Amino acid sequence: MPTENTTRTTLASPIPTEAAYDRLRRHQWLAGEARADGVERRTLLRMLAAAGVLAAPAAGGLLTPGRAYAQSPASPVPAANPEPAVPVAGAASPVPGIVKPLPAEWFVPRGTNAEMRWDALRDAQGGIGRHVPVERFFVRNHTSTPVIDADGWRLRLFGSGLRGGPSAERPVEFGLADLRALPATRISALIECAGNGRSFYATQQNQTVPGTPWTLGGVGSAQWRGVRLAEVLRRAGLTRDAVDVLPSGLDPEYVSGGVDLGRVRRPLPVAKALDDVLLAYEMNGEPLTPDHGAPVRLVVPGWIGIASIKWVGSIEVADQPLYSPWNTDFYRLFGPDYPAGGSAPVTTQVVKSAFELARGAVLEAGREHRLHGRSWSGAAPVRRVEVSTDGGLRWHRADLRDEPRADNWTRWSIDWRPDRPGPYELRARATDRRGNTQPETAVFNREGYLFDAVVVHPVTAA
Ligand SMILES: Nc1nc2c(c(=O)[nH]1)N[C@H]1C(S)=C(S)[C@@H](COP(=O)(O)O)O[C@H]1N2
Ligand SMILES: [Mo]
Repeated sequence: MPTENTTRTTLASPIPTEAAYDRLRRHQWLAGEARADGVERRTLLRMLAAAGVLAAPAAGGLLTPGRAYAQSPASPVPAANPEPAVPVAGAASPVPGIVKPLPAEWFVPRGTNAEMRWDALRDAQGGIGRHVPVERFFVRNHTSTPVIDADGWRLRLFGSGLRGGPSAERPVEFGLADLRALPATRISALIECAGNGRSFYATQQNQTVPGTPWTLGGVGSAQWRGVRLAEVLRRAGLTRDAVDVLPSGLDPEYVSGGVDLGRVRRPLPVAKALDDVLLAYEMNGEPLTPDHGAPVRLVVPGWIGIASIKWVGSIEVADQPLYSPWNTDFYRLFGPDYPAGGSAPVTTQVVKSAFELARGAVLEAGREHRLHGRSWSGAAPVRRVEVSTDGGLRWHRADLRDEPRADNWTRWSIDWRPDRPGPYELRARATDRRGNTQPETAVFNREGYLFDAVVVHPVTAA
């Protein structure tokens, strides 16, 4: 039997700020020491110019030597596994690329994705537990769910950050049984899309942003079991020179605006990879299901969902900084309140709250109701939650129903009696132990990430 440790996710990861780290990466890139396969050259030029790293006269000379950027946007990783990923039929499904059933009482289809309905966290028996059952968990797919044969699956590690610098063609390999034989770890972690809450930029702030118009259901909490990425990296021969790891998914290549951006992949600093990242093969005590990354996915606690690469097939470990479209064009903050070339790559999640109630729910007037909800933050445990039922004039403390933890959301409730029939606006506002609180307005960014403002939840008393 493998040994089992249950770890708490630590509050503060001992890693440099992403801003400092990003500066380092840009300098290395200029020195020809970074790789950016699949990232358009003009994207990097724009980033560097905006960061002031790119001094005009020197730039041309510095940029000409090869390997700083790829000639083609194709995937740097040869199609990893021998067995083909089977595309999913499911013609009757509201989202054909998703395997599991998506009953309308649990999900709202959004393009290739399925948003969880918050009222699905309550059922006839009362509230659903702190973890979301796999059947009700939201799905975010860039393309479609591949169905992968677990027996033929291999995790392939390669790159200059491993001893001997194994190539992509002759990688260090682990099968599922190999991973299961290593010490197992169980953690709770939320997976939340960076765009969760995006639609409220438009509906509450009159700001137009592209992308999936999530309300608040692009998030879920689960218990994950697997092997620490640190353990696998160590066994694969991690060297002291490694700086970045680049996990890559086995789902189809992602085409955006007619450009093939290659496999879904996003570099992770080695410090985070060694800290608390899991290669998970179980979710809520069961083997992973296809939609959530079977046979193995990354779980990167506290960080935006894109970090938690599903269906991981390969991990490049490099002694040079790596870029992909997912840490350059995507998942940085662009806008008037951010540096001209965009922020550092987005990592930790912001504070949010949601009611376990449909938007526009009808409640009986003149009767007391117990309102339930959950609040969470990527930075720290929740300290307090306040609720307003009168348009934000008066706020009342909600009762916290869980011990607040950094690695999970906190359930809460509050009683409310709508005296008169008519429309009401509910609001919930959480503050975490770092003092992060939900503002009235979220700072605009071009892609509509990290909406942290208080969300207006309309209901009717009748
Ligand atoms: N390979 C791969 N990994 C991926 C994605 C993807 O499309 N392909 N989507 C990412 C995004 S944007 C999010 S928010 C989470 C969603 O995880 P879930 O579908 O299990 O809820 O997976 C991440 N991992
Ligand atoms: Mo996401």
